[in-house]
Amino acid sequence: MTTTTAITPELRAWIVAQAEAGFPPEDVLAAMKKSGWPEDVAIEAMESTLTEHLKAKGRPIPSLELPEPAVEDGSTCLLADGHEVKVLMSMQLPRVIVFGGLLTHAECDEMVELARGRLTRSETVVNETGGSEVNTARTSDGMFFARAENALCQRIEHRIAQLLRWPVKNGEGLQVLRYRPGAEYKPHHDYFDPVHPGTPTILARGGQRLGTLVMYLNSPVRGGATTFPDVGLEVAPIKGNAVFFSYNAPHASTKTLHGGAPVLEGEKWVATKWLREGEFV
Ligand code: PD2
Ligand code: ZN
Repeated sequence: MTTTTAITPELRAWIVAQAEAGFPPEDVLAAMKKSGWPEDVAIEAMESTLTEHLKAKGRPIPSLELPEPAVEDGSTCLLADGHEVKVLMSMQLPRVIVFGGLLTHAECDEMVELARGRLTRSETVVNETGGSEVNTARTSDGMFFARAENALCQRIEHRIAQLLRWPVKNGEGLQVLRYRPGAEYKPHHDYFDPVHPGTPTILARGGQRLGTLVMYLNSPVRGGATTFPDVGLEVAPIKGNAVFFSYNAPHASTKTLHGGAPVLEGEKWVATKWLREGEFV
């Protein structure tokens, strides 16, 4: 019997069920190896089964490589470009990690001052064209720095690249947002939906977004949490901390629907970093 014929329909159905239940591929692989499957055969079986399954359902094929910090050994304190970052919370589905002390308070203050004079009313992507426009779902003011635009951006970009093990060149320039009282960012996904006609234009600059890092540049007095409505998670906006989430396919099954809850008192300032599949140009 060849190894291909040994991969029974029952085994394929089991692989699909594990993936649909949200078990990470490493766990499924480990279970197959434990029941005697050679690693190369198990990997081939998983890849072919899941690719066929997703294609049949008209769903995007997931990325195998994603930005991800070195937490697999249980580390709760990571060294990124010589800077200590705490791991405060971690979740598998959606893949969310909350970092403590990613930025110093001085770095937060400097970023706010560099951005302040350049803010304009935030725009969102227009799906039909790939362009952007003002939208009531997003009532913040914002601006983009070019990558490596100044020494602070360069330092933070290198820190993020080391922390998330993802090349600096695959990152978009930092975006800074200011939310005044009452301002919010309604729940959305950060990936570009392949069904929209404008998406190919956007993807030409570096492929899909695979991850988002929202860094809190101040602590609003009340409100302004980053929310994940699919799983009832609310991340408190605390100066210097950050929330990271990744999505291995441009699909809602990643459960990365997220929003910025209305700011109730004070202002909220964040810097967002998006990580692309390829070089962002
Ligand atoms: O400011 C936030 O909490 C927030 C929420 C959702 C930022 C973003 N999305 C974003 O920049 O994409
Ligand atoms: Zn977002």
